Amino acid sequence: MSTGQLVVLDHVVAVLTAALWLAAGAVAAAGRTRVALGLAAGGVLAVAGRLTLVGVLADRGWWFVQEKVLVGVPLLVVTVAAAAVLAGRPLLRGGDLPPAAVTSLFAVGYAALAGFVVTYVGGYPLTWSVALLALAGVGGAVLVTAQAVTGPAVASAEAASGQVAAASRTLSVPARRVGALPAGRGPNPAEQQAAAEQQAAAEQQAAAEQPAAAEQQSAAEQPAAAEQPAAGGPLTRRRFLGVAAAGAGAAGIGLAFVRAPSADAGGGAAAVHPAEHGTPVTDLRGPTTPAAGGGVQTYSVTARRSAVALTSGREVDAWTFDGRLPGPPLTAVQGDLVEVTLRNEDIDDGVTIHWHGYDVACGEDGAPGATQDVVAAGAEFGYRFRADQAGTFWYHTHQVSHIGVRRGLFGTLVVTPRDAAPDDVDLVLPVHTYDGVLAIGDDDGVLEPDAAPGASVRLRLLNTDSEPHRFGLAGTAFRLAAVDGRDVHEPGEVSERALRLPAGGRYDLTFTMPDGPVALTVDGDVRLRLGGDSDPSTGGWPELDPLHYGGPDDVPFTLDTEYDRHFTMVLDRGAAMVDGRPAFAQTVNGRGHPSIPEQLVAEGDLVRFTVVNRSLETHPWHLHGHGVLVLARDGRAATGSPLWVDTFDVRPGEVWDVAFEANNPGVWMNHCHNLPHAEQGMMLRLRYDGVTAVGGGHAGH
Ligand SMILES: [Cu+2]
Repeated sequence: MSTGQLVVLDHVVAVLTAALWLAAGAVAAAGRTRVALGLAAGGVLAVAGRLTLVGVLADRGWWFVQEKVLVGVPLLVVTVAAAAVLAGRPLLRGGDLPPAAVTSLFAVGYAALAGFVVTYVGGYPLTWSVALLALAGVGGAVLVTAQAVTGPAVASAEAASGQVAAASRTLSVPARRVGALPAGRGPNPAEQQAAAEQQAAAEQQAAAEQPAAAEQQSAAEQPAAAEQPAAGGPLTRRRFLGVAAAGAGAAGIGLAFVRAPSADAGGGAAAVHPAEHGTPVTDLRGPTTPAAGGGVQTYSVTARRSAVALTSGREVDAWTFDGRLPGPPLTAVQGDLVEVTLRNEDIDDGVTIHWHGYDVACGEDGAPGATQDVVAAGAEFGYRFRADQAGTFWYHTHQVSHIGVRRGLFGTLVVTPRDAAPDDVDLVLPVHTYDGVLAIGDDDGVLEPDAAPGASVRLRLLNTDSEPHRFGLAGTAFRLAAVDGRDVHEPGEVSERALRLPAGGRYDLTFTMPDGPVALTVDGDVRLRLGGDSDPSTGGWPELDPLHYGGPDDVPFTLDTEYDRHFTMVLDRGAAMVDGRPAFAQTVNGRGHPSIPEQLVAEGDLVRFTVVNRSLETHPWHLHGHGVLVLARDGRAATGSPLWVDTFDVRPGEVWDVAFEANNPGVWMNHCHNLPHAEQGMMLRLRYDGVTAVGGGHAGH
C-alpha cells in the first residue's frame, strides 16, 4: 500500500474511531448499554487499527507520524485505559452505566477526534501550541460532558457536598447514575420519575447548603462511592482540571504567535553577510552580448486584457501577452542573446515575466518583490539573457500568478541547438485549461497538422496548468527525448506507455512518422492526429517512470555525496498565517508564505532537498534558477538516465530527494507550482549569502 493510501486510511480510521466512541457514549447515556458495548468493542478494534496504521506509517518516515506518536496515540491510550477501568465491567454486566463510565466513553471519542484534528489542522511539525490546545480541548470536553451527564443541578449539589467517587477521580468526573439525567432522556418512566425526584432533592440540598445531607444521599445512591471516600472534593478536582485546561489552552494560543526564525542554514555555515547588506539582486543582470556565433533576438511583449476566441469560437475573457492565447511563442538558437521588453497596458494587479526552467541571472527572474518590482499598468521592464540551454521552456507572469497564468499570461520559449539538424515536424504543444476548457495552444478541438510517413517528429508537450495531465501517444513507438528542456541520456523506444506531466513541466517526445495514423491523447481524449483518423483508448496504459528510464551517465552527485546543506521541506495542509491572515494553508514545515524561514546557501555549495508530501494533494515542486538532479523517490535511488528537472510532482505520501549546485547567486523563489497552492502559502525563498532581495520580506508569486 502506498504511503498516500495509508495516510488516507489513517484519516478514515481516525474519524471512525471518534465516531464509534462518541456514539458509544451517547448510547450509554441513553441507557442502551448493550448497543454501547457493541460500539465500544468496535471502537477498541478501531483503536487497534489506528495503532497498527501508525506503526506502518512510522516505517515510511517520522514526518508521517510525528504528531500521532506524540499526541494522538498517547491521548488514545490513556483514555482507552481509563474507559476500560471505568466502563469495562459495567458495560459487560449490563444495566445503566454510572456517569463516570459514560464520560469515559466520550473521552476516548474526544481523544480520537483531537488526534485527527491535530493531524488535519495542525499538521507537521507538531508544536507545543497545538499539543497544548489539543490537551485543553479534550480536558474541556470531558469536563463539560461530566457536567452534562451528571446533570447541572446534581453537579452543583455535589460540588457543595464535597463528595466524589474513587473511580471518577481518574477522569475528574463524579460518579452518578445515569438515572440522574434530566427527565426525558431516561429509558423508562419509572427511572425518569426517580431522576426527577433525585434532582429535586439535590436542588433542595444545594439551596440549603447541607453538605452532610448531600453526602448522605450520594452515599445512599452509590455504594461504590461510599466504599471509597474521596480525599479531595470534586469542586477542587474539577476546578483543577478546568484551570489546567484553560491554562493549556491559553498557553497554546499564546505560543501560536511565536515567530519562526528568519533563515534556515540547512546544517551549513551561518550567514557571513548581514541580510540587508550585500549585492542587490537587481545588480545581477544577464550578459549583454550573445555567445560566439550567436545573434540577438529582440521581442516586445505587451500585457493586456483581451477577449480571445479559441478555435471553436468560444470566447475567453483573458489576460494576455499581445492579445493572444497563449502569448507569442519566443524562439532562439542556442547562444543567442534574447532581449524582451515587457509592457503592461492594463493589468491592474501588475505583471512580470518569469522564465520557467531557464537558469537566467537572478535579476532577470521576474519574481516580484524578490528580484524586481512588479510592472504596474503603464510601466515596462526589459529582460535579457543568453540562450545557453537548448530545449522546451515557457514563460509566465509571477504576479498573482494563480489568476494571471490561468487567464493566459504565459507563452512558450523554445531554444534549438545551433549544431543539430531540426526535426522535420516540430510541434510546440502547450496544454492549458481556459475557463474549464482544455486547449492545446488556442485549439480546443483536435489538432491535425501534416506529417509525411518517414518524417522525424518532435512533440513538445508543456503543461501550463496547475494540475498534472496524462498523455498517451498511440500508433507509434516513441522516445522521451527530453524532460523539462534537458535531454534524456540514451532514451529507449517505448510504446503504449502513458506519460504524466507535472504542472509546469515539459516532455519532448520523438518518433519517426509511420505509415499509419498517430494520435495524442490528453487525459484520455484525442487532441492531436497525424496521418489520418484514429481513436485509440490509452486510459489503461501503465505510466512511464522517468526515474527509471534511459541510460545511466555521469552525475555530479548522488545520495552518498556529502552535501554542504540539506533542507527538508514537509508539505502539508494546516492552520497557519498566510500574508498576515490566518488560513487553512498549504504549508511547508507547518508555515505559510512569507513566514517560512528562507533557505540560506553560499555560492558553490552542494545542496540537497528532501521534499515530503504529507498532504492528500500532489505538489509540483519548482525551484527557480537551477535545474535539480533527482536522486531518489521514497528512498529508492533513481536509475537510468540522470534526471534533471525544474518541476517534479511530489504525490501524496511521497518523499523526493533532489540535489543541485548553488552556482547561480540570487534570491530564488522555491515553491509549489500548483499556483493556487503557492497563493495559499506554499512558497519560500532560497537566498545566497551576500545577495539582498528587493523590497524586503514580501514577494509575489
Ligand atoms: Cu502544491
